[in-house]
Amino acid sequence: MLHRRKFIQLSSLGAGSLIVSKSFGITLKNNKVTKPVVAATWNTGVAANIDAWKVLSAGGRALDAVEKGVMVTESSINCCVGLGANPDRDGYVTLDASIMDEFGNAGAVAAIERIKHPISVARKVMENTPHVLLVGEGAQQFAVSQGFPLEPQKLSPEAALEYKEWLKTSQYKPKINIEQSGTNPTAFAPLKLSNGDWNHDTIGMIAIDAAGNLSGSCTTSGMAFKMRGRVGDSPLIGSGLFVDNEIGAAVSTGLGEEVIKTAGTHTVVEYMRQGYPPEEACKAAIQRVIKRNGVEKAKTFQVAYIAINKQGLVGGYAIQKGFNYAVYSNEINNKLIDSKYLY
Ligand code: SD4
Repeated sequence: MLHRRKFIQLSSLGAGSLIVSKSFGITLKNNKVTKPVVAATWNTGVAANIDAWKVLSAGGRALDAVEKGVMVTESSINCCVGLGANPDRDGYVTLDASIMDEFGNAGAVAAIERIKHPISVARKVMENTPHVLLVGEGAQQFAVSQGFPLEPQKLSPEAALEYKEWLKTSQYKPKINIEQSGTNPTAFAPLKLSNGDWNHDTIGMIAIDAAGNLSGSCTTSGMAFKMRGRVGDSPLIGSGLFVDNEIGAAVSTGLGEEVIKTAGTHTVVEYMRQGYPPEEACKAAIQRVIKRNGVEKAKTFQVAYIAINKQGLVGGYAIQKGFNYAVYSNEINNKLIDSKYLY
């Protein structure tokens, strides 16, 4: 059962220790979280958590869990993750992914094409190169050198239909028209897909293993019908994903440009460092997005965060209604939780 208790505001302690958590987003037996715990964004997180949990419940490392978990989503056909996802506005599926381990190591790929599991390539970047981020053709070449097969360059039937639909109403707009659109963040990509779903469904996963170590992963095709070459927040460490093994981990989903401009997940983790529980840390980072944009503009797009702290407590927060995330632990059997939201 979900419930939140009050946390105490200790303003007398001054900045940096404004809020001390007295409890958690989720009620647990004896008020204790037993590790491991895994959490993932959106309802696709439920299936992904199952594979992550296999690793964690066998005493495995959080890093392996967050890789294996999101590979489930990358293998499935859905709007926004993996090769079955919607293309950019030129008709190419380009994928972004990042991963971080408990040592603060990070790896990422951006705008990679024809590779089924960008998350595993991101892990290879982390483990087998001196770099953090490889992009485009170079990322693909690296993937092939590591033994990843090149998949055919073709759209899934679902994506082909969605793209055809988009082409009917949306013109290819050169950059100058984007600039003319002023503050409209969706001039180049619709906010919602033709079935009314939000134009995003990135999977972000964060976990703590039985040994108490944290890791995180994030993988996406980005915004559907984005400009060719556009990179979102998901492969950018500190924007789409951040892990600090002393404090906690966070992942984001939603309009990546807004997450990047506020260094979203790094901000969430820094709020946790100040003592905010995960949900409040996510909310505070969402409020930074609102502050930058103003309420009226912020109401037109979605940004959401989930976070886990070193105690294994999980929370999430979104600008808009409709975001959910799945949590799996010994006490919480892969439950899909409706996130709190501002509007
Ligand atoms: C992006 N944040 O590329 C990603 C999209 C997303 O759920 O979250 N989709 O901007």
